[in-house]
Amino acid sequence: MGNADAAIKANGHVKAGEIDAAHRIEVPQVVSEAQVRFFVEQGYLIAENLVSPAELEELKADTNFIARGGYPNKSLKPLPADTSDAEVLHNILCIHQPHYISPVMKKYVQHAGICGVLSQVTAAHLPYWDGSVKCMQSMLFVKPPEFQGQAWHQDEIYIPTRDRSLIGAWIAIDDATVENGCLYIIPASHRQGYLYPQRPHNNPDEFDFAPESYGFDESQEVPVEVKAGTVVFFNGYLLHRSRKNRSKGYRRVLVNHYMNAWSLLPWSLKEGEHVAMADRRKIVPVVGVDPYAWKGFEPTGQDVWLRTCKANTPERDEHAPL
Ligand SMILES: O=C(O)CCC(=O)C(=O)O
Repeated sequence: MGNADAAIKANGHVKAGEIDAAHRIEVPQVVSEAQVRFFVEQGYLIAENLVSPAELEELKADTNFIARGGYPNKSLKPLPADTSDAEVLHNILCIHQPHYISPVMKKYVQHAGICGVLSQVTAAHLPYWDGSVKCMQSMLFVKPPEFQGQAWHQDEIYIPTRDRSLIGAWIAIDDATVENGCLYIIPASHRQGYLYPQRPHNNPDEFDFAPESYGFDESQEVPVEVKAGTVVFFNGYLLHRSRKNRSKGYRRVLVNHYMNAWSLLPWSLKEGEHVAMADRRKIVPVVGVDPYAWKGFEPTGQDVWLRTCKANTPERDEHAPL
């Protein structure tokens, strides 16, 4: 039996090529037409108070639980109960794919308010888009004091879609400020769908090991200082960066990446596979229909990848699929 047949068997409720309308996911409408227009034109949208104080406490508690090895996985082993939260978190820049192991993080990947905004803006540049969205990545930043940010980049360099629909939903768990290393963006830099070239940077004190994009006017950058509970949505072609945390506290953020569910996801190639048909299926459908449900899902495994780098040590490509 070939791979496609195996997948169809695994997902027996829908035949190849059929749309699984019975499992449609409904979400509320959250933002106005003017805000949708703003996102299409500027490439970002700031939604305040989308995550409540109680939800932020749940995210903080689960961050500690994950970092303590509370969920069985290979990268984060259980720590002795008397280890303090500060000791647990002090060397973690970022945990990749926490929703693979934590039901709490998965709940925030599927958060109704966030997914409501996503259903309105993700592929609003496409005339016949029906609001369907899927998630392929989560990243939980702790970013303790003195930890670096990431140099200029566009997320579609790392996670390609076929229709420019990649979108980040950047959930501020703490207030994000210039001092603690908030996001910086260049508004409207997504418009042409141009992917800027990249090169190694020479500022390892400020930025982690990821290369920097160059060839544009940096003077247009805007710091995005936001209160905890705000979600910053940004298109995958939008130029953005973050700086080093110069404060005495953490700058915790959960950033989840999503895309139009109708686009294939050629995030990596398997042997013998062509980029035009590649479609990674370690995804979570979050809004509307999953048009490729008939393919089934690739198992996510029970692991996360940890970025502990205060120094610039490229252990692996940080945006590669796990
Ligand atoms: O929050 C940060 O420090 C960087 C986030 C980022 O660059 C991204 O999500 O693509």
